[in-house]
Amino acid sequence: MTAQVVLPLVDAVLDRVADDVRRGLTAPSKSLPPWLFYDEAGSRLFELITDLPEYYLTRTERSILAKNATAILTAACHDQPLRIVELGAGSAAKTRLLLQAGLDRQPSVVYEPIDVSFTALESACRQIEGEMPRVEVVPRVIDYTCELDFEPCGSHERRLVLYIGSSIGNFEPDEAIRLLHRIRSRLRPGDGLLLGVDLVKDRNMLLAAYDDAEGVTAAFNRNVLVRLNRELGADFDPGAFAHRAHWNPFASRIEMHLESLCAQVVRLAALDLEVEFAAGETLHTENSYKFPPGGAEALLSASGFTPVFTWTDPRQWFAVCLGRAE
Ligand code: AVJ
Repeated sequence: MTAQVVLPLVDAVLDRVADDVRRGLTAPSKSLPPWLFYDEAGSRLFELITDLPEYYLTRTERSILAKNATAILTAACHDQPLRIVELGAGSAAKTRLLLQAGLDRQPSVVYEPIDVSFTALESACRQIEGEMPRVEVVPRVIDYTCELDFEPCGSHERRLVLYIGSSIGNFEPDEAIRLLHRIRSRLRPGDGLLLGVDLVKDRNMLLAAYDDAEGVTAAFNRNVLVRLNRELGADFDPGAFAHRAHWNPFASRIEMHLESLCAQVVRLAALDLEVEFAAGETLHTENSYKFPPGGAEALLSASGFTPVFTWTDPRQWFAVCLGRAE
């Protein structure tokens, strides 16, 4: 991946920071969009989160993929050559299981990882190219929530879009449908979407996953302030904000907030903006929706896909659902 190809795209991503931050910090209830978490440091912190004992999501999904990779690819491609797109690829650690199952069926696999984080994609590409020479990696740094197009592919090929890792949980239900609908509109009949969703479970288990004992999630949450200091010339004191995780049972979501520990004024030089925080006021940084049984299938149907099959773990903590474009 050469810098020449990637830099204009990185600039486009940087341009959105200012708009989104101004909108979020001037609203009556302050918030920041969760995509801001994933700068270089944030992507690294997220990788650490995925290994935490409390964060069951990644290892549970990985166990589902490990057990069912062949079945998933069989269900997705009906004996036609497959290429794999991954949205929010990050470090692509779980994807290797599916790529390997693809290589078991066909001589080579085209893999198109898409992510807003250049760093995460770069290390994913290096690792996959090193370990899996028959995989052709075509990486793209884009924010798939605003633009989305896929490389043209042959009419005999099927595309399987991976949207795993419970990333869809960051979106409001109506936004999630819009996003999946947009993905659907870029696909042809027979193509598929593999959606990974976290399921509703015991409240304390959910809360621990977003407020770990080591404080890695707290650092991940506060890192967004460090990013704004660097990229927008802001003067947030990250130590003056506490990490809060909250289960909202009515909306079926975990919320992450940063709670201002005192009355304070923060200046964002690049936006020519001053923002007042009252003591105890929170800055809402993330929603992570958790699905009831059948919820992911309903989401696929509402977005123009036909739910084909759902794979889950024995404890029903996480689900991986295949939807087909008809
Ligand atoms: C990457 C969106 C799936 O919601 O669990 C991890 C991000 N936030 N810990 C999630 C996250 C706090 C994560 N997703």
